[in-house]
Amino acid sequence: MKKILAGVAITGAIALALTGCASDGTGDGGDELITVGFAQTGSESGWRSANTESMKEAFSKDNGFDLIFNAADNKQEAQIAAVRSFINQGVDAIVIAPITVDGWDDVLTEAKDAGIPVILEDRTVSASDDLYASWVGLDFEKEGHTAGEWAAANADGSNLVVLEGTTGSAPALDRAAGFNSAIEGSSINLLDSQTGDFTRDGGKKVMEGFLQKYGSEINLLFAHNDDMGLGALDAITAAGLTPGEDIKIVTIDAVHDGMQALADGKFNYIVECNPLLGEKVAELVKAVLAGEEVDKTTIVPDGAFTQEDAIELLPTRPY
Ligand code: GZL
Repeated sequence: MKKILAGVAITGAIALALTGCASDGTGDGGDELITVGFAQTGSESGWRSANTESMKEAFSKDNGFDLIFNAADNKQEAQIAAVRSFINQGVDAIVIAPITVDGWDDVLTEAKDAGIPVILEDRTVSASDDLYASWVGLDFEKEGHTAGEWAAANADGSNLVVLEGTTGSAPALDRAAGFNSAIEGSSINLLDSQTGDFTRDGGKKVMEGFLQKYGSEINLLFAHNDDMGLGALDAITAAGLTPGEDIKIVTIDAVHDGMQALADGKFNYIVECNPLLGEKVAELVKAVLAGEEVDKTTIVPDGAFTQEDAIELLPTRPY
């Protein structure tokens, strides 16, 4: 691994010498900045905003970076086009929050062939892990399992509907797997499950459809993120039902508005998904460019919160 990384660093240095790129790509504290292209998914949720802020803060000029930021409006083809653009600009490193797990092999191979290291943050990909230097993310399956354990313990025998995250994304796939494994053997009855694409509007629209179809038969909602749960609140109250009581709600993220809904008793339980990954990602970019051996995977720990926790923690939460 060190040899490959050293090879990348040497190739990169030769490329820089020939093309006279702005940065020497070492981030050694000199006055030259490390140019990083960051391909973000988009701006679909409160979590995404907190993640983008964390990344922009970490990849500042004061920290030795020149950040080129692109938000892909939740469309993979736009995100892949952004990565190709970064390759053509000859950036020193590329960071990607990959919208979906599949479809990355070609563009990651192009980055590797160009001698530009790639770091994944947040979500991960199905491509071979020799196509990226490292992934900083979360244990989505554990998040789903924690939500399912709460549901089995506090809402057994319920009729469940699920608002799934973006189809084909690592969090949607893994949270579903974790949740389903945790409720196996319980008396929870799944009525329906559809994607709301991690957005408030998507959560509201899909929940409206569920309520038209099942009405007050529904008494448990699992939303793969707070934002879809928050959108569902509008649909639930419009149907004359009381969220948190008639329909118990468990979500994932623990962004401010989700924790406020939990404190207000509209949500019943939230599993955290930490968006503050910027510092770790920036550290990894510098290490990789310096030719250091880095861990292939870094999982950032998550918590889980009840209403009492939310009331206590809200005043001091960083996001
Ligand atoms: C999870 C992240 C998910 C959040 C959503 O790490 O990818 O995407 O749970 C966000 O809120 O849209």
